[in-house]
Amino acid sequence: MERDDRSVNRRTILRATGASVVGVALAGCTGGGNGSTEQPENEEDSSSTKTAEDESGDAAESSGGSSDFGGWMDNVSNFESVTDATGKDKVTVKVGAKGNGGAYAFAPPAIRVSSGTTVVWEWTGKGSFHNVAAKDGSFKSEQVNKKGHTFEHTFKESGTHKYACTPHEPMGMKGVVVVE
Ligand SMILES: [Cu+2]
Repeated sequence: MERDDRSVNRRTILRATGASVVGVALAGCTGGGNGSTEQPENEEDSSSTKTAEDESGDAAESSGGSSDFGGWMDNVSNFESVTDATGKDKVTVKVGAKGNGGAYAFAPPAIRVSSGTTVVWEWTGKGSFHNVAAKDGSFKSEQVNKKGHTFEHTFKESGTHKYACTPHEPMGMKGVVVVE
């Protein structure tokens, strides 16, 4: 008897977990910044949820950036949440900010911007040589240790763009730009 109860409980928990995953996926699918509109599309959405779970990067994307981006931001000491910088033409990110055991951080490490925004990385001059290198190779700066140096990239394609400082990536000098 006890066993039966337990298995029922477990099944209930599993079902509840599945439901919340679908809920997250739905919230992500509405996209476009109007998070209040829910469009339940049942079967198709639950299958696309499985795909998103397999490709962890996409799963981070569809949850609106509140996650750890598939582990990418796990060891980034100054990452707490995604900084909302939508609706701006230009956004500045510090290179060589305090974090990761020294001046080995981007700040803010994770930002959300509107499509067409130019992100300007500005070197603090601290923590030795840094660069800004997209994980997918779409942009890459030279390695510099000069205060006031800048590098910029204009983001047009929506999605999550991961980048790192090549020499300090293992220490957690990483960032993301989420483009809406
Ligand atoms: Cu660096």
